Amino acid sequence: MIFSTILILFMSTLSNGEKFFIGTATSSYQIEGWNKGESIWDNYTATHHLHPVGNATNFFATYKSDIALMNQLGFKDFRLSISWTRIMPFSWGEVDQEGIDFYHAVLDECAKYKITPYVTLYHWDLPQYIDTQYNGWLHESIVPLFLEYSKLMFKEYGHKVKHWMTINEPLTTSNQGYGPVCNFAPGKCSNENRFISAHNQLLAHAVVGNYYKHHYDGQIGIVLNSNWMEPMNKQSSYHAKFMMDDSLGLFLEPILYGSYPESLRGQTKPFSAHEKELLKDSYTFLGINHYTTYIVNELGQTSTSPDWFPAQSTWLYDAPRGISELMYYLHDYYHVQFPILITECGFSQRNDSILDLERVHYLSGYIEQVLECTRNGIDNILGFFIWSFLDNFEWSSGYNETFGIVHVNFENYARTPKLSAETVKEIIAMDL
Ligand code: PNW
Repeated sequence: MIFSTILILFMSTLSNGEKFFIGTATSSYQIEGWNKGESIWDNYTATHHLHPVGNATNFFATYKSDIALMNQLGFKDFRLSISWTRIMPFSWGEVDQEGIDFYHAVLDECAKYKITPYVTLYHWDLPQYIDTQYNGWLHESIVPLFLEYSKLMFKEYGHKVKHWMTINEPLTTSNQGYGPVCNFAPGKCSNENRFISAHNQLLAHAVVGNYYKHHYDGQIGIVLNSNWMEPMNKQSSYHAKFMMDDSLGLFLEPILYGSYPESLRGQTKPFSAHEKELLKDSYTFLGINHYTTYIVNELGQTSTSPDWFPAQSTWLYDAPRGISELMYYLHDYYHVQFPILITECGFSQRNDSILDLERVHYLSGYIEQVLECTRNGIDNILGFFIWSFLDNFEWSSGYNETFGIVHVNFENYARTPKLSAETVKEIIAMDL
């Protein structure tokens, strides 16, 4: 407690009086459990002998007390996702009323506490029948299907939800589900598929974002993930820049300019004139998920610094300066002036416990860096969502990597806020 108090006093001196919020994020598949149709993750975990999701954190049954706890911890901004497989569990177009009612109930609970919902339409739990019948993100027929599903969501929930996100981390889907990394559903991997799935996700985002902008008056964006790639020296900056192009740029340049980064052309398919217009007019804000940094050498190899504390997740280190480097890159290189939301940032602590000092350190450092950016003239960062509210299903790693600021006992589903949750509560109370 003393440690966190010192940290908070330090942070309060960084407060800049700007309107900046700290929220918390979750996704449907990782927390809800119960009563859904089969998704590509059910199929993938079963066929690859990975830990099944089971009933996740039981949120489907406990959403009322979970949202009450969120309120008690001071959160006024909640990022969640809708499960396509709960809305249309068994076949395309066949809508399940119970599924529709569930999200109404969740949103009504948010309204009760004046918690603003930020809703993602697609956070990786693709209905299995869309993969089986239409080849998922590898076939362009998914574009009109995603549009129809999204239109239904806007029609149902549009009066309750004013902040929408189309697709979460299309890069992760393309790299890990369809590309050479190949450790995520649906596991249909090749270098060609990496780019095909990227292209179809971009077009799906574009038509949905465009439709929403022209029919509703709320906010909409895509959620892109980006590590910061730090060049080790002058000779390595070419490689570091290429890696930024091949991750963030792969999705950001199409929505900013209607075309892929120059360094990737040859591997990518050009957009038509009509598609370019749709892409450029498909958002009102940009969601950014940022977790970690890598150092790039002159051979294009990556490493980390011994100063960065490692997480339980092998890819994750506590390297806070990277988040401001990334914000400056968006500001200075891409000239992004429209609103940015940090839609995810968080840490899976090794030997995680209620006394999660490493997570407190990580979150304090990253929040501090973002606040410093806002003080130094980057005035379009609206908020920061902590990943994650609850310990949850961490995809191929099952329940072994915990990101929650609230501990979940997976035997009886009891919730216990960790020190990080109490610390964030105090930070929020400062009204930064
Ligand atoms: C994000 N990587 O995924 C997702 O949006 C969440 O659902 C997930 O739980 C969270 O981050 C923590 O992992 C990522 O390997 C998955 O670099 C993998 C990576 C990054 C983000």
